[in-house]
Amino acid sequence: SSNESTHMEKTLAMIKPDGVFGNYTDRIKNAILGSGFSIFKEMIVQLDEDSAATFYAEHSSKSFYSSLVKYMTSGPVLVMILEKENAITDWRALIGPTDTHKAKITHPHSIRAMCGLDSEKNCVHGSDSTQSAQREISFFFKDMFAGGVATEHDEL
Ligand code: RTP
Ligand code: MG
Repeated sequence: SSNESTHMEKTLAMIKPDGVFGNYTDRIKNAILGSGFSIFKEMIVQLDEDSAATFYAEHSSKSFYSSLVKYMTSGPVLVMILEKENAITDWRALIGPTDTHKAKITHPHSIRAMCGLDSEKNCVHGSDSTQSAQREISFFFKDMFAGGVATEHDEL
């Protein structure tokens, strides 16, 4: 059908501890739904050190890594699978630049401009590629993909 020929895509979104504590959840969800995404699944999670470190393993050599892990374990996060055409790119656009100060200047309507605090506490996460979306969705929702991707998570 014509419905199946459209490229519905899934991405992993997360409201980080500062976003949850700051009571931004409803405003962020309104922005998500208002931008045409549907929330396919959602779950509140308290990350422990191991899981936060694994989730952000690509940054393990960065100077901010230990601070990032501490931040990400400082309280519960809300993880969501968002669905939409071009969900990965469009969610990254909606959240805005990593550094909240920059976001406020260059992307004043972005989610990070609305609720972020600084270059670390930027209130939301978004997968940055098809590969990371699959990895990150499997990380939290293990039964979402059969075979390879779940196995990849198990090896992490
Ligand atoms: P995310 O992965 O959380 O969606 O963020 P991002 O792609 O925009 O940025 P990334 O480079 O992947 O960095 C991951 C998270 O690490 C923290 N960070 N702190 N202090 C710093 O200079 C610094 N740089 C990055 C942020 O929480 C960033 O979102
Ligand atoms: Mg990133």
